[in-house]
Amino acid sequence: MAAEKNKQFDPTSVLHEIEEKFEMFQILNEDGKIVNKESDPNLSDEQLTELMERMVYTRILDQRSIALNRQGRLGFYAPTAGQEASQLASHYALEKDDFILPGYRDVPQLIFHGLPLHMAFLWSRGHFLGSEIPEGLNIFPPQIIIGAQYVQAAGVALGFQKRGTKSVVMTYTGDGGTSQGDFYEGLNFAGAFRSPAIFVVQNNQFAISTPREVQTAAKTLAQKGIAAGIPSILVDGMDPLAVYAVTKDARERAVKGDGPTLIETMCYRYGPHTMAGDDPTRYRTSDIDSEWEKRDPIVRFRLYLESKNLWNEEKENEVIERAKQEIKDAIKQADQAPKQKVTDFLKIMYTGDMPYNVQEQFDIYTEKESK
Ligand SMILES: Cc1ncc(C[n+]2csc(CCOP(=O)(O)OP(=O)(O)O)c2C)c(N)n1
Ligand SMILES: [Mg+2]
Repeated sequence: MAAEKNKQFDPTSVLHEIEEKFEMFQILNEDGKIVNKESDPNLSDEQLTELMERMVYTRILDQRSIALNRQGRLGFYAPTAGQEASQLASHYALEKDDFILPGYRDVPQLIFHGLPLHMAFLWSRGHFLGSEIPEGLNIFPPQIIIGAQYVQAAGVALGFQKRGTKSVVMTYTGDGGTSQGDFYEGLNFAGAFRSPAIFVVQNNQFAISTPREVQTAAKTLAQKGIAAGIPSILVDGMDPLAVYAVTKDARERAVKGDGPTLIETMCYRYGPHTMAGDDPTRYRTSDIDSEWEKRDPIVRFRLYLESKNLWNEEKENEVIERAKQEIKDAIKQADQAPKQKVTDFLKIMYTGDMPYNVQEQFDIYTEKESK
């Protein structure tokens, strides 16, 4: 006789129930209209304008960085267009003393946290002075090792907690980053200690050429926080108001001692993964590109601000001209940095004594460089 199906438990339905809970949270739709009045963060006119200025500035910085890279004047560059709301509206919810642990695509947030632009350019060129973060500026240099910043963020958040500092740590990774061991370790640790961390997953749909659907069986990336006991939310990452509102809420809970939050921002990168040579036309169609471009964060925010008489072409042109001028000045400043030496690298690696074999190399290079 065939065994009867046991109706007492059903792990499949538990999974489906959890997955169904993650609806994408939105406040401002693609036409620049508020669709969720109750959740409007009610930013002041000045704040709305400032956030728009930052997004426009970042779009120009992206265009100029791509051009500078092609001219051989920048090194590593990971394009940001399409991700402005995800990056800058999340950052906008932070305070000056909060700490940012960024991934390689998160240079704009560092700049608006206070990193001088020429230092961002030096970092791109692999110059050690680009990673010598000024005292009092609470950021780490962008992380290249996927997911590693999640573990470090958990540590920094625990440090804040132990010192009783009323600040939070914000860290960013991508959809691909959620497949890394470090991602789960960082979440679990911060969840267990209820540390003041905000984990942002920028789901731009691809990890280089690997589509999100192939990356993981999880229906959402937000649900990965649930396993670690962390409040988690899926948000329209092209909606600056929604991204700001959920991040602000996460910050308030973290500061109160209510622990970490995971935020999945649904977005898209318009450009290639990096400027090192991948060709997006080989792994995605122009139909997908144009679907996402219709949701553009700057277009919808512009429509919204124009409807409130807070924005016009003249204002936008002012920001564009200012951005171009500052980028020009910063690249000149970066050009004036001293040529870096092998001994510079070794010196910054070791604050105390060097191991004897490194010391030997250090001596050899000191000799060579003195000629
Ligand atoms: C530990 C580790 N494995 C592999 C790589 C190579 N790598 C660089 S970027 C990338 C894809 C990351 O995709 P995602 O997390 O979605 O971030 P995105 O680039 O889309 O912002 C990979 C696999 C790396 N840098 N670090
Ligand atoms: Mg990605």
